[in-house]
Amino acid sequence: MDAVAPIVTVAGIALIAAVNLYFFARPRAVAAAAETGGAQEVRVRVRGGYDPATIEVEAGRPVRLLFLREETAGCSDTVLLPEWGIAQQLPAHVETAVTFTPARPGTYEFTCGMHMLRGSIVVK
Ligand SMILES: [Cu+2]
Repeated sequence: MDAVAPIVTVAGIALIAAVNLYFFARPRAVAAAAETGGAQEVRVRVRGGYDPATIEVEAGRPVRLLFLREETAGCSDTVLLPEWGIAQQLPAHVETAVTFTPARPGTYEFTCGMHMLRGSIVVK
């Protein structure tokens, strides 16, 4: 065994780790970005599901979710946020804003009208 072999092995392991991180360590939750008006804004892509499906926000500050529905499949035409009494139609191919102010920390589900597509709001 020459001096190069261990270096090749270490480089190989590092490369495998990097590939795994790239494909499997995508952030699971997206934190809302603070906006000048004080609202926490997150864009949510709607296409066979919600992306991101987990959204982190802070309690006590207004939240504005901008749902962009990129499909015409009927399943996603309504989004429900029962915690805040919201049932919002989402016309296809336009951005629809949903606003609410989470009062208490916790995890609250949002779904399509038939509860098939699911996401959650994590209030901290
Ligand atoms: Cu549905």
